[in-house]
Amino acid sequence: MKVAIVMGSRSDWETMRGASEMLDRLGVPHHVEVVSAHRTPEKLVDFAKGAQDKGFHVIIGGAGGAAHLPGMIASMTPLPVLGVPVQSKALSGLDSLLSIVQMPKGIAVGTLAIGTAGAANAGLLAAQIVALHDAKVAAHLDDFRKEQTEAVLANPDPRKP
Ligand code: RP5
Repeated sequence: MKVAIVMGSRSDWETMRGASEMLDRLGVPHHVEVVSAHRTPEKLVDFAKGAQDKGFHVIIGGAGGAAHLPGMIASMTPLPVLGVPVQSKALSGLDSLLSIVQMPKGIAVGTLAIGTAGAANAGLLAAQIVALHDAKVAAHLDDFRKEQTEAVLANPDPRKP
Protein backbone atom coordinates (compact mmCIF):
# COMPACT_ATOMS: atom_id res chain seq x y z
CA MET A 1 0.00 0.00 0.00
CA LYS A 2 1.34 3.38 -1.01
CA VAL A 3 -0.79 5.63 1.19
CA ALA A 4 -1.11 5.66 4.97
CA ILE A 5 -3.82 7.62 6.78
CA VAL A 6 -3.07 8.20 10.44
CA MET A 7 -5.03 10.24 12.96
CA GLY A 8 -4.64 11.33 16.54
CA SER A 9 -7.77 9.70 17.92
CA ARG A 10 -10.62 7.40 16.98
CA SER A 11 -12.78 10.53 17.28
CA ASP A 12 -11.02 11.89 14.17
CA TRP A 13 -12.36 9.05 12.01
CA GLU A 14 -15.65 10.81 11.21
CA THR A 15 -13.55 13.46 9.47
CA MET A 16 -10.73 11.30 8.15
CA ARG A 17 -13.05 8.73 6.60
CA GLY A 18 -13.44 11.33 3.83
CA ALA A 19 -9.81 10.75 2.84
CA SER A 20 -10.30 6.99 2.91
CA GLU A 21 -13.50 7.16 0.84
CA MET A 22 -11.81 9.33 -1.77
CA LEU A 23 -8.91 6.90 -2.04
CA ASP A 24 -11.39 4.01 -2.37
CA ARG A 25 -13.16 5.87 -5.15
CA LEU A 26 -9.88 6.43 -6.98
CA GLY A 27 -8.73 2.82 -6.59
CA VAL A 28 -5.89 3.49 -4.16
CA PRO A 29 -5.46 0.83 -1.44
CA HIS A 30 -4.43 2.41 1.85
CA HIS A 31 -3.55 1.76 5.46
CA VAL A 32 -5.54 3.42 8.30
CA GLU A 33 -4.40 3.66 11.93
CA VAL A 34 -4.72 5.77 15.08
CA VAL A 35 -1.32 7.16 16.07
CA SER A 36 -1.32 9.90 18.70
CA ALA A 37 1.54 12.37 19.06
CA HIS A 38 0.62 12.94 22.71
CA ARG A 39 -0.86 9.66 23.92
CA THR A 40 1.34 7.20 22.00
CA PRO A 41 4.54 9.14 21.25
CA GLU A 42 6.73 6.03 20.90
CA LYS A 43 4.32 4.52 18.41
CA LEU A 44 4.49 7.79 16.49
CA VAL A 45 8.28 7.54 16.25
CA ASP A 46 8.13 3.89 15.14
CA PHE A 47 5.49 4.65 12.54
CA ALA A 48 7.24 7.70 11.10
CA LYS A 49 10.71 6.11 11.01
CA GLY A 50 9.40 2.87 9.48
CA ALA A 51 6.97 4.35 6.95
CA GLN A 52 9.32 4.42 3.97
CA ASP A 53 10.54 0.86 4.54
CA LYS A 54 6.92 -0.29 4.66
CA GLY A 55 6.54 0.99 1.10
CA PHE A 56 4.36 4.01 1.69
CA HIS A 57 4.81 6.89 -0.77
CA VAL A 58 2.68 9.48 1.00
CA ILE A 59 1.25 9.92 4.48
CA ILE A 60 -1.97 11.70 5.43
CA GLY A 61 -2.04 12.85 9.05
CA GLY A 62 -5.23 14.20 10.63
CA ALA A 63 -5.42 15.69 14.10
CA GLY A 64 -7.27 18.28 16.14
CA GLY A 65 -6.40 20.83 18.83
CA ALA A 66 -2.67 21.10 19.47
CA ALA A 67 -2.15 19.01 16.37
CA HIS A 68 1.49 17.96 16.35
CA LEU A 69 0.97 14.68 14.53
CA PRO A 70 1.66 15.64 10.88
CA GLY A 71 4.64 17.86 11.72
CA MET A 72 6.25 15.28 13.98
CA ILE A 73 5.80 12.57 11.35
CA ALA A 74 7.25 14.87 8.68
CA SER A 75 10.31 15.46 10.85
CA MET A 76 11.11 11.74 10.86
CA THR A 77 10.45 10.66 7.28
CA PRO A 78 11.46 11.88 3.83
CA LEU A 79 7.97 10.99 2.52
CA PRO A 80 5.52 13.79 1.68
CA VAL A 81 3.10 14.39 4.56
CA LEU A 82 -0.35 15.92 4.06
CA GLY A 83 -1.93 17.44 7.17
CA VAL A 84 -5.67 17.61 7.82
CA PRO A 85 -6.82 19.96 10.60
CA VAL A 86 -9.74 18.23 12.33
CA GLN A 87 -12.51 20.61 13.42
CA SER A 88 -12.16 20.91 17.18
CA LYS A 89 -15.07 21.69 19.51
CA ALA A 90 -13.36 24.49 21.42
CA LEU A 91 -12.02 26.56 18.53
CA SER A 92 -13.74 25.11 15.44
CA GLY A 93 -10.47 23.81 14.06
CA LEU A 94 -8.60 27.11 13.93
CA ASP A 95 -6.27 25.70 16.58
CA SER A 96 -5.76 22.55 14.49
CA LEU A 97 -5.17 24.57 11.32
CA LEU A 98 -2.61 26.92 12.81
CA SER A 99 -0.71 24.16 14.60
CA ILE A 100 -0.44 22.14 11.38
CA VAL A 101 0.09 24.89 8.82
CA GLN A 102 2.60 27.00 10.73
CA MET A 103 5.57 24.69 10.29
CA PRO A 104 8.93 26.34 10.77
CA LYS A 105 11.13 26.54 7.68
CA GLY A 106 12.93 23.29 6.89
CA ILE A 107 10.27 20.65 7.51
CA ALA A 108 7.26 20.70 5.18
CA VAL A 109 3.68 19.62 5.77
CA GLY A 110 1.19 20.14 2.95
CA THR A 111 -1.79 21.46 4.88
CA LEU A 112 -5.35 21.03 3.65
CA ALA A 113 -8.57 22.79 4.68
CA ILE A 114 -10.21 22.28 8.08
CA GLY A 115 -12.53 19.29 8.35
CA THR A 116 -14.24 17.10 5.80
CA ALA A 117 -13.25 19.11 2.70
CA GLY A 118 -9.62 18.92 3.79
CA ALA A 119 -9.84 15.19 4.43
CA ALA A 120 -11.36 14.48 1.01
CA ASN A 121 -8.82 16.73 -0.70
CA ALA A 122 -5.99 15.02 1.16
CA GLY A 123 -7.19 11.75 -0.35
CA LEU A 124 -7.35 13.42 -3.75
CA LEU A 125 -3.87 14.90 -3.46
CA ALA A 126 -2.41 11.62 -2.23
CA ALA A 127 -3.95 9.88 -5.24
CA GLN A 128 -2.45 12.54 -7.54
CA ILE A 129 0.98 11.81 -6.06
CA VAL A 130 0.49 8.07 -6.54
CA ALA A 131 -0.78 8.70 -10.09
CA LEU A 132 2.61 10.11 -11.11
CA HIS A 133 3.75 6.46 -11.35
CA ASP A 134 0.44 4.62 -11.69
CA ALA A 135 -1.54 4.89 -14.93
CA LYS A 136 -4.64 3.20 -13.48
CA VAL A 137 -4.94 5.74 -10.69
CA ALA A 138 -4.30 8.54 -13.21
CA ALA A 139 -7.21 7.23 -15.30
CA HIS A 140 -9.47 7.11 -12.22
CA LEU A 141 -8.53 10.73 -11.49
CA ASP A 142 -9.43 11.79 -15.03
CA ASP A 143 -12.80 10.05 -14.71
CA PHE A 144 -13.43 11.66 -11.32
CA ARG A 145 -12.87 15.16 -12.70
CA LYS A 146 -14.98 14.53 -15.80
CA GLU A 147 -17.87 13.21 -13.68
CA GLN A 148 -17.61 16.17 -11.31
CA THR A 149 -17.68 18.68 -14.19
CA GLU A 150 -20.53 16.90 -15.98
CA ALA A 151 -22.58 16.80 -12.76
CA VAL A 152 -22.32 20.59 -12.40
CA LEU A 153 -23.03 21.29 -16.09
CA ALA A 154 -26.01 18.91 -16.14
CA ASN A 155 -27.81 20.75 -13.34
CA PRO A 156 -27.04 24.48 -13.48
CA ASP A 157 -30.38 25.77 -12.08
CA PRO A 158 -30.03 25.88 -8.25
CA ARG A 159 -33.85 26.02 -7.85
CA LYS A 160 -34.17 22.51 -9.24
CA PRO A 161 -33.25 19.51 -7.07
C1 RP5 B 1 -6.17 15.08 19.18
O1 RP5 B 1 -7.05 15.45 20.18
C2 RP5 B 1 -6.93 14.20 18.25
O2 RP5 B 1 -6.41 14.33 16.97
C3 RP5 B 1 -8.35 14.69 18.37
O3 RP5 B 1 -8.72 15.52 17.29
C4 RP5 B 1 -8.35 15.51 19.65
C5 RP5 B 1 -9.34 15.01 20.65
O4 RP5 B 1 -9.11 13.64 20.90
P1 RP5 B 1 -10.12 12.78 21.79
O5 RP5 B 1 -10.15 13.43 23.14
O6 RP5 B 1 -11.46 12.84 21.10
O7 RP5 B 1 -9.56 11.39 21.81
O8 RP5 B 1 -5.07 14.41 19.69
